[in-house]
Amino acid sequence: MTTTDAAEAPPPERLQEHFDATIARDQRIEPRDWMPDGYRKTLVRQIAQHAHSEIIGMQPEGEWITRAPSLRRKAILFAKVQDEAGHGLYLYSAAETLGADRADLTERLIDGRQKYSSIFNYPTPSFADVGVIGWFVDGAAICNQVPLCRSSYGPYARAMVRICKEESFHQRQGYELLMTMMRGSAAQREMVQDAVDRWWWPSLMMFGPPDDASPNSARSMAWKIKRHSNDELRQRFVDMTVPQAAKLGVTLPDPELRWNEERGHHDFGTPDWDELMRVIKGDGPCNAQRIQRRRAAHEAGAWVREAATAHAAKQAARGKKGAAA
Ligand code: FAQ
Repeated sequence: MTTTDAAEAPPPERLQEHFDATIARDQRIEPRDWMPDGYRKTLVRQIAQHAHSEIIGMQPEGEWITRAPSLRRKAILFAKVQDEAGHGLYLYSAAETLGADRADLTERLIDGRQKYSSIFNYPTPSFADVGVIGWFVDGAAICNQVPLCRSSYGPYARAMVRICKEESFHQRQGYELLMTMMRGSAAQREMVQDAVDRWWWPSLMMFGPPDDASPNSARSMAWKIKRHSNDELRQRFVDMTVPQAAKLGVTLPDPELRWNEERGHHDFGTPDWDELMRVIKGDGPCNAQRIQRRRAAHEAGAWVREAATAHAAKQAARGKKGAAA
């Protein structure tokens, strides 16, 4: 539902005021509502990056589908990777409600003009990585995305509700996989600890640069697109994960990590922000491979898109003929 029905649409000189009041009342902006250009651009930027992340995010775990150690693990992983594709599609649809063109967004991704999350540029050399991605990466995604269910833009917020339900299941399957491995052999426990050591810092970087180096946060928070700052969400993730690590029996690789009674939060070390910037700029361990695979899949799927377009055109022509008869 739009917040402005045509009958009650404000006059042109009051559009900005009406938009500001809608945001201040914590109501939703809907596709047919007037919105400032900057708000639309920010949403397209964030939603497109988010959609690209879900789609590129299928690759690191997808590499394990053929090598999962049992039929059960294979079926779980298949379903999870398929869910990520679905998330990408909801998000591209949300971007389309803002006037973006999905084909154009894909072009921008594969020629490097649009970003996707840094976290998906790290390799997955062991099956424990599948568990740690579920635990850390989906856990971080939940911290970041649950507040986005209250984002001011209706289609984005509604897409996030369903996505978050699925991410919670993904996180639990990762943790359950790790629990099973921790009950296994010494070699399996070592695999889990090694994966934890490699994914911890990149997972903290997923939340973005620190608040004082985050150029978009203030504006996005004023528009209630983002509800919390990057540092607030990072802290929430650390506080949530520390007791889970203790229960699992792994050590988080940060000597500065400790409970701070006064703050009521854990203190933790500083991620390597230079590394984050390098990975965002395309110089991470797997950036080139991820984009090359995405490009190859896009090109290999051209005939499917062409066939679907031709089919839709035929259906439309048949519909017209039927209506004329
Ligand atoms: N990686 O000013 P800020 C998932 C960019 S989905 C790459 O702080 P903002 C599911 C940022 O875009 C994971 N780039 O920006 C899954 C901006 O560049 P721009 C994705 C990053 O937007 C699980 C510049 O740096 N989640 O995990 C990163 O206010 C398992 C300055 O930064 C979302 O997209 C980064 N880590 O805050 C799938 C959630 N951080 O555009 C498969 C929605 C920052 O100005 C398996 N997005 N940048 O050129 C958000 O909440 C926000 O966009 C942030 C960044 C928090 C990511």
